[in-house]
Order: sequence, then structure tokens, then C-alpha cells
Amino acid sequence: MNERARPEAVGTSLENSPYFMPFSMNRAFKKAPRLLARAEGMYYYTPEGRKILDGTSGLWCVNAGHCRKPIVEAVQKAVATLDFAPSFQMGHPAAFEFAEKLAPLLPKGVTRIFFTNSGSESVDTALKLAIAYHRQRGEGQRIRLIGREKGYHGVNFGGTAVGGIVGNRKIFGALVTGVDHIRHTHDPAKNAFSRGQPQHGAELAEDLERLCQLHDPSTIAAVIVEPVACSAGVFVPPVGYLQKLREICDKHGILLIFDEVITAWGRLGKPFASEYFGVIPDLITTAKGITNGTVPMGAVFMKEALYQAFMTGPETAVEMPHGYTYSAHPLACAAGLGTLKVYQDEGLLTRVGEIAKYWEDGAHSLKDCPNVVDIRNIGLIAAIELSPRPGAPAAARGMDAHLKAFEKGVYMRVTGETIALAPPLIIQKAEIDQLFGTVREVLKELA
Ligand code: PXG
Ligand code: PLP
Repeated sequence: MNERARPEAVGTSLENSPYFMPFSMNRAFKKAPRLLARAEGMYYYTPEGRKILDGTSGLWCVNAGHCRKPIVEAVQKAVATLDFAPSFQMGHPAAFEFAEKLAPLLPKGVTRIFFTNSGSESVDTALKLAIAYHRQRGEGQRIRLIGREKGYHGVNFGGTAVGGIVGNRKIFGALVTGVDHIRHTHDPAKNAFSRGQPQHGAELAEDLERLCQLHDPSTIAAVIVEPVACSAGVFVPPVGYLQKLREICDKHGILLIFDEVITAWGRLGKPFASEYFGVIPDLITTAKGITNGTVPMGAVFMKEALYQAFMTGPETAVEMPHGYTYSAHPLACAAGLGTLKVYQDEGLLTRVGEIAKYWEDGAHSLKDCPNVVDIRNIGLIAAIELSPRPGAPAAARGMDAHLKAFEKGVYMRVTGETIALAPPLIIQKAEIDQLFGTVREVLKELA
């Protein structure tokens, strides 16, 4: 039997498990499970004790590496002290302390923080805030939301609607009305094997101008994009593209939202991608690395004007009717405070600047491997795109790469035929070599 499916490792067969797994091939997985039992630093360990290098930081979230002591201890202490505290009309000190410590890290002019529990909730919060902000200012006709093809903004209704991955949208009906999409920036004919930002494609931002003319800009509330579109296969913005989006939004009074669920927290060598690209949006959505993935949490960061637009009317009224039971959960705030301490003590929010070149060279060294049609990279992110296997179901080659890598001791995400690598920011050169070395072996063996 396949090592991954040894029943004694999990106690029992999982084939009839009631667990409906998210974004998974449930039936195939339950026949041959890939389980993780423990984690430490750069590695996962399977129930049978195999050591697995974490090539994608869990799901792009464990930026400081696994089971870091200051974070674990902060959460342990918090859970034994204040298990839950309501955040509606009440508060607890860690929520205010965490906001206070986050504020100095934010891009210039971005000053206020709303806590959620995930990236999806952050996105829906930001979209609602954008529409409500315009209404507060007497521009209630600005209700349209613009996303981008190939964008991923989580799975709630708003995020699914502005998202641009067809497979994630098509079975869920009409979603949210008043949404449109600008075109994506992927242009392999011109930009294949670019190192960092591709040279061609800044003009694709003009597609926003087209939608402004189609709908009239006065009806558009916000544009949401990922600075680097990670989930759909790692699409790095062409040089000048994000600047152009910013200009068009400014010209028409449209809010610009950067979805930094993945790109924040040092992934590109700066606390935020906004800083890396030198373009400051009106709102930033994030999650994942905000707590190093230990306790679910997300946040929306916004410019002062957004917050102030709500701080009107009588002080006896709730200013913004939105929030989650678990907004600013005490465990999440404790995990966030512990995480920030690790990031700051170890310089992790800027460390990628030192290793990005070594990482880039490692990624592009795979160019000669069979079936590789493109390699893309930025910061500590790399994508290796494979050609589809002729006549096979979509993404078959990619999935086989994922399975083979796991057998060889590497965990990596695959989206369609694209391998997406984004390891914890503590990775050492020897582990970068191990990661790309294993991918090379996998690609050589893969038909
Ligand atoms: N926005 C962006 C840009 C994301 O990348 C979300 C929103 C949603 O966050 P939550 O916390 O609700 O999942 C994400 C999440 C992958 C992968 O392997 C990517 C995500 C989640 C799971 C897997 O590409 N991105
Ligand atoms: N549904 C019901 C019936 C509820 O009472 C609540 C919260 O009180 C929610 C949904 C929203 O849950 P959450 O605040 O965890 O997002």
C-alpha cells in the first residue's frame, strides 16, 4: 500500500469520513490521505514521522516558520486568561495594543484598522466599507465594484463576485450585482521567464478607463486587485501598471483596494507590497501572516479619510453597522502580538531583500526541466508553469507534481499546472537548494 495511505498512521480508514474538505479532491484524498501531524520551523512531520519541507508556508501564511515559541506561549497564556471578550460595545486591552503596534508598520497615510477573522471577511468588509464611505459623503450612486480577471479575493459572496477565477465562480449563481472586471496582466508571449516585474503590460491598466467610460466613473465605488495575483498562478504586475491604476482611480474619485492577504508581512521584503511597489491604496485587506497562521485573523487597513467619514452624527449612534462575533478575538490578538515580536526581533519583514536574488536564481535554474513553459518570481514567491499533458484532464501534470514532491519530502501548492512556492521567510540557502533540487527531480521524473 502507498505510504500515504497506511491506515495505522491515522487509526482508521478515512474513506467514509464525514469531513467535507475545502477546495479538495475529497474522494481521491480519502483513499490516499496526506496527513500532517506536527510542525516545527521549516518542516512538517507526517503521522508516521516523515519530515516534509514546507514550500508554501502552509497556505501562504506561516511566514515566521512553524510553532514559534513566542507565538505559542502568547496564545497559551491568552487562552488561560481571557478566552473570549465581546468586541461590540465592549473591548479588551490586547485589541487596542495590537492596533497600536500595527499602526507604525502601515504605509504612509493608512492609519485605521478593522479586525476580521480571514482574508475573505477582510475583502467583504473592505467592499462594504467602500460603498458606505461614498454614501456617507453624499455619493450614494457609487455602488459598482471592479475586480480583475484571474483575481482571487476569497470565497464570501463579495469576494467571489469580484474574483476572476472562473472555476471558483461558475457554480454559485449571480453572486453580487454591479460588479465588472478589468483584464488580467498575464502575457506569456511577451513576458515568459521574466525575472521579477515583467517589462510589458503597464498599458493594460487602461482597461479600467474603458470600464469607467462604459459605466460612467461616477457609479464606481472601488477597484480591488492583488498587487501580485498569487492564487491563480503568480502573476507579477508589469512595471508601471499599479501606478497607472492609482492614477486612474484618483482621476475619477474611485477607491483603490489592494488585497494583501498574501503579499503583506514581508513576503516581498517589505511589510506591505504597497511599499514595495511605491503605490499606496485607500484600503488594504490582509489576513494569514498577521498571526503567522496560528489563530485565524484578518484585518482591513484604511486611510484616515475612510474612518473619519463614519465619525459623524451623534456620538450615541453606532458609526458602522458591521463586525464579526470574533473580530479582535483575544487569542488572535495575542497571536498577532507574538507574531509581530518574532517578525521584528528577527528582521523578517525585510529579510527577503537579502535572499531574493538567490531565490530568483534557484527558481530560474529550472528553465531547462521538461515541460516548463514559464517561470515567474518576485520576493520570496516563485511559480513554475508546466504545459498540460496532451489529452489528460486539466491540471493532471500539476497534481502529479504535488504528489511526487510530497513523497520526496516537499510540500508545495499547485494551482492548475503551476507550482507555487512561497516558503517561510526564515528559509536558509541550503533549504532553498533542497526545495528547488526536489522540484528538479520531480520534473525530471514526471511524464
Ligand atoms: N484574498 C487573497 C488575495 C487571498 O490570497 C483570500 C483573499 C482569502 O483569504 P481566506 O483567509 O479567507 O482564505 C486569499 C486566500 C493558494 C491559496 O494556494 C490561496 C489562498 C487561500 C488558500 C489557498 O493559492 N488565498
Ligand atoms: N448567523 C446568526 C444566526 C448569528 O446570530 C450570527 C452572529 O451573531 C451570525 C450568523 C454571524 O456570525 P459571526 O459573527 O461569527 O460572523
